[in-house]
Amino acid sequence: MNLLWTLVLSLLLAGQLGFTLEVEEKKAAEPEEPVAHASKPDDRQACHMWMGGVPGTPGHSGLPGRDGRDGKEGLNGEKGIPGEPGAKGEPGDKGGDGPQGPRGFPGNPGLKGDQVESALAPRSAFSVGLTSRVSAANVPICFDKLFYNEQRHYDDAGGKFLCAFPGVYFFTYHLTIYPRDTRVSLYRNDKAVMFTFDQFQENNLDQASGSIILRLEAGDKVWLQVYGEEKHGGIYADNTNDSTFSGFLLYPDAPATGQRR
Ligand SMILES: [Ca+2]
Repeated sequence: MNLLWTLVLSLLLAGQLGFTLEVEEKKAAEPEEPVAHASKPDDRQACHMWMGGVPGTPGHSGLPGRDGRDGKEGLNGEKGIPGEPGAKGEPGDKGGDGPQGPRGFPGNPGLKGDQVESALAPRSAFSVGLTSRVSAANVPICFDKLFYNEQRHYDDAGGKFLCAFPGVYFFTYHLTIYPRDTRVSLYRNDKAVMFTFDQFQENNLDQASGSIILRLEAGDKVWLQVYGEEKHGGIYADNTNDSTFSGFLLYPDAPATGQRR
């Protein structure tokens, strides 16, 4: 629009300039009329005396036009240079407890105990057997075949075990029976506390046995003997058949430091 206006104004100015130059040239070519002939133009003269007026001054600039429409979206630019790493952050809060781990492997065996304490522990054990059959009743059976009697707490001459350390003891016997019925008892201080009875069958060989746990005081005696009549004594032993009697201290009542071993 502005371009069109500029073009029109340029044409008008060019026309005016050409007309002015033409008038000036005509004035210079024609002789100047005497002043006495000059008079006020007669408005009533014929139209062929009319001359075009001077073009007016250019008008004011118009109002700015409206904004044009948005252009198309451009292409993406090139990738920028990576920035410098940021500063290290503050340490975070402490996390919660984790789950319980699996069970560990067993530890190594401990060190060997003090030899001195072991040596002071009370010891009492015996294991004895018969060398021949026994038929006498109501007397202690004397086991004269010694398997173990290191502390000599069993009297192989009298047939009785003598308690040296008060505590709990274990006794057991395994007897071969031949050739008659047999009744045997375990005695503690002249009182029978355990009974075993075997009925013998002809042309056979039997075994009778028993076990017991007793609390004993120091000085108590324990032994085996046939009870009743002598016909009930069939405890037998030879080179291929043993009859045995054994016992040992299971645990003492109290520390036995300083006691006789
Ligand atoms: Ca039997």
